[in-house]
Amino acid sequence: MDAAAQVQGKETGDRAQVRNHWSVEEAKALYALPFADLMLQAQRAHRENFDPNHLETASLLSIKTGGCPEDCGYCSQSAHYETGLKATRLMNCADVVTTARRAKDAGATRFCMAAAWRTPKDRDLDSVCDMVNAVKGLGMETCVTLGMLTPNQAARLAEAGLDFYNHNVDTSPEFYSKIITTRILQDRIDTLAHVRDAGIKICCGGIIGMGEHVEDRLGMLVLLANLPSHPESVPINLWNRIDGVPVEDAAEPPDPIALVRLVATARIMMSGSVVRLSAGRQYMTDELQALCFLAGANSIFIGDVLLTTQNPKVNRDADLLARLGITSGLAGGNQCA
Ligand code: SAM
Ligand code: DTB
Ligand code: SF4
Repeated sequence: MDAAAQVQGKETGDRAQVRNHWSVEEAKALYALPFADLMLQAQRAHRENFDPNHLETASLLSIKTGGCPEDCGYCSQSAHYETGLKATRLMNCADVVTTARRAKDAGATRFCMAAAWRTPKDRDLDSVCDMVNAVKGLGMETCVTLGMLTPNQAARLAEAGLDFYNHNVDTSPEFYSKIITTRILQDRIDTLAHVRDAGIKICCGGIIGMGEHVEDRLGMLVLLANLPSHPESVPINLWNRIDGVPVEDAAEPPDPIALVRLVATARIMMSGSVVRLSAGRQYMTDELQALCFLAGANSIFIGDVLLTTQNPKVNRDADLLARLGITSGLAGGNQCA
């Protein structure tokens, strides 16, 4: 039986299984199914694991912006490129907590604090641990993304009560070195292992629209789905355009249907993971976002800015979710008329 038939065979049979040994051929076979069949499988996987009418709402804050020594070719914050961004120092804890409280009031249930570091210094980690502790005290889920961690640093964040660590693989193993040269993919995989060993949940995904091929996008999903355990959160970012970075020349916005297919494939391959339609929603129509939610995306970032780029306005998100009858932390509720 070929890969497509095996995948389709499952559709008529058992509950989708959590698997950690996907091949690229299997991912391709899923991705290439007729659209209605792909969506049916994705929706089955979604409904078996989640309430399909509910979205998680997370909020982002850049606690230390710019001046990063890494050379990620998509990022406004790398010191290697002239992007016009002004570097800042690490924010103080009180300001972070004030922002988190506002995000909670606006409807966010998770607060993600991001720093433009290759790896945190111990003194800075002390401050971040205080922030985690204080934001948790507001009753929010906490997430931080600080670059590479040692096992000891991961253990310290776990002690501070951190719920999630975001550390993306970004792209496929084959495309990785075309995007980043200051670290290798294995560095990222090592940090993910330290985070997992410390008992922190993992948020790990990547970016599309950087000039990669469809095979790279699927290779990225296979990489994620074959980690020792599936990341609890899988952010799928559409590259938010940045002037002055190397990716700029090769980047092409993906076909919207290709994005929906990718989300559906992620939903089937990592059926128990929360899939976040992450950066890039500013470019998407309501209809495209609705299709992504039907394909199994069940988390978004809310708030007018992400780290250094734009996100849809909170009112627009609340209106869209109300029209779709999707519940979330956002005010508005179910107004499907
Ligand atoms: N410095 C840390 C790191 O790289 O892990 C944390 C912050 S970094 C901004 C977090 C993630 O944001 C990156 O791994 C990348 O996947 C995503 N990202 C960065 N710039 C982006 C952009 N312009 N569009 C979409 N996603 C982006
Ligand atoms: C993730 O995967 N996406 C978020 C979060 N993890 C840290 C970051 C998106 C950044 C978009 C570009 C910017 O605003 O600078
Ligand atoms: Fe630095 Fe993270 Fe941006 Fe890479 S993605 S340049 S590590 S802030």
